Amino acid sequence: MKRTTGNDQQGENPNEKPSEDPKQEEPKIEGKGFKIIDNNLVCEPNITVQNIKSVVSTATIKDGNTNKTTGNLATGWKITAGEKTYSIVVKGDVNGDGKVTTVDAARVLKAAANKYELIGVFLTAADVNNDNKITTVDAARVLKAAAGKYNISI
Ligand SMILES: [Ca+2]
Ligand SMILES: [Ca+2]
Repeated sequence: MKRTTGNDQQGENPNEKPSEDPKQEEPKIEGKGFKIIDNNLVCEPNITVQNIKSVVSTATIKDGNTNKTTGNLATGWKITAGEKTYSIVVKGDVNGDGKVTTVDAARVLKAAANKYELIGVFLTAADVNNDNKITTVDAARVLKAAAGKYNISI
């Protein structure tokens, strides 16, 4: 059955508000120590699930298929907000355990010497000075951060 609404204001009403950009409905995931860069949510070490949820309460954060509701984020996790899913990059956490330790520093050092291959989000996590290269500078910073003598910032 045809449904009539009695509404003839279709399309060309000059008083109508401009149609809204659907992208505006996407929650903006950005706060102190974390922001979206390309398809990644890039974070400083020690950013927690709660930090993110305080900005975007509807965000879903997953480690594989496991929903995460507390604790530090880790490289390799995923976050979904609205329609979009981003990969999480924690700068300095190149083994994806959510901590910056000497294990990470050793891996970055090996990668700097071309003796270990870091790919994808782990490669991005290793580049702590954001020069698009993995060098001993990155390794030294991760080592200092692991010792609590340096704060990796984004
Ligand atoms: Ca780590
Ligand atoms: Ca670098």
